[in-house]
Amino acid sequence: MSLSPASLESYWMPFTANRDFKKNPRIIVGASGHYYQTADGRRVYDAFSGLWTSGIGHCHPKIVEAVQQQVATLDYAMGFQASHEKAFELAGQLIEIAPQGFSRVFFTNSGSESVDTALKIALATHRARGEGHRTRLIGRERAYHGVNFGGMSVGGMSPNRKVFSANLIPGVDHLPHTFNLEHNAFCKGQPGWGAHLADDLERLVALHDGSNIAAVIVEPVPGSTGVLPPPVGYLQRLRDICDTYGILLIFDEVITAFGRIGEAFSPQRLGVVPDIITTAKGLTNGVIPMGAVLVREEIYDAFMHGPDNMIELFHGYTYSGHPVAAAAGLACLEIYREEGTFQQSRELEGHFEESIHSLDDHPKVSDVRNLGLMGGIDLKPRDGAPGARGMEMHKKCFWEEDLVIRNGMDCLQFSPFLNSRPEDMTMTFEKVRKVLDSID
Ligand code: PXG
Repeated sequence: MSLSPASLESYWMPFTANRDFKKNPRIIVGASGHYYQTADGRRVYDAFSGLWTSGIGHCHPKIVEAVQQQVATLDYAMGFQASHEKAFELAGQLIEIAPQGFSRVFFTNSGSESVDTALKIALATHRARGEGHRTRLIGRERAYHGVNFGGMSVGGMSPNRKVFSANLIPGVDHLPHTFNLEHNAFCKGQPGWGAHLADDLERLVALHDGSNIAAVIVEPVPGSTGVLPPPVGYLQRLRDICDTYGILLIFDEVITAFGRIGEAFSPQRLGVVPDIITTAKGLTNGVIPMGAVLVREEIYDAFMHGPDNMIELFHGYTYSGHPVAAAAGLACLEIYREEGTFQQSRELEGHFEESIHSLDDHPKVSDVRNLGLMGGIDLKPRDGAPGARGMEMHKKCFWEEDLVIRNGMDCLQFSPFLNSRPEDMTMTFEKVRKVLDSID
């Protein structure tokens, strides 16, 4: 490996055990299709498709070419009070595949920025409608909405929140999460039990009065907190309560959009339509950082008043709609259309479900969950060492089995490629079983 131990020190890595990592670093030097190339010369199968990002595989030639051409043609264009063609084209194409009623797109550079943008749009929409008293935001336990202050505040991951707890934004409540081992263990797809958990929103309405609540934000299927498919009827119940009290419903689809659950967006799969959708990751297949917030026409409309020369929403990023990101996004959407990616994903679901649930009987496993091409396996934690077993699985799979899997503490997560080969899914879980057998 070309990096000396000393040369690893300057980089403070995100969401990483830095000291442990730097003792034996897992360095990736190349990627192609479904494999990474490691610094020690191995080909490693990527069972997490990036970080839920790269559904059609790494270094897809069409995206590579689009990015190369774009960077040599227009590397950057100012995005405030000026723009470039590809940003408009990409917004138009996103609306073509969006659920009915969605008509406008705001570009960001990440999932975290998409979430904070969505929360700001929700608050500003109410104010523009003369309902500035709607200030409260409602998230959910075990939610991940990124790491910026808004997303962290509505999020429900205690390790991410605890250090900043005194500085989280005020006026936020949380619905209960939907994970329940007693009723839903080893469930395939959406559990039948748990729709009533959405009724907690009625409790918050009674407490605060619905007229003070701006928005509810949930991931249709929470991903990074262990893949928690929504109970049947749950999302509809949330939608109904939001409608009754004039509350906006935001779906955070940073993971679920672009084929991860077999459609472009979750409403097309799960049948419940929110008012605002956040995306990132699969928008460019992870190639260039980019996020997008999609809104319904009524929301955009609420801002289009006042003098024509006035900025309607004082929000945006230097890199909103960046030309190279937009080129990557356009190439990506073209591939989704041409290769029938969402359909491919749908067709793989059965095999994925069967493969991941082959671990149901393992004595070190306490639960297995899946929906679309999202899967989670909960390991029983070691006594007094929560997270140790999950981390050891990640490392052993990487070093000994040439397999990338992701662990969040003791939950193993799987985000297979949307164009996976079925035999690779089988191989993934055979290796997981083998490594699980071999560790304490
Ligand atoms: N919302 C959701 C639902 C996410 O999953 C974000 C927002 C934040 O996106 P950015 O681009 O700001 O990171 C995410 C990100 C994991 C994992 O291991 C999940 C995410 C990121 C990295 C790892 O499950 N989700």
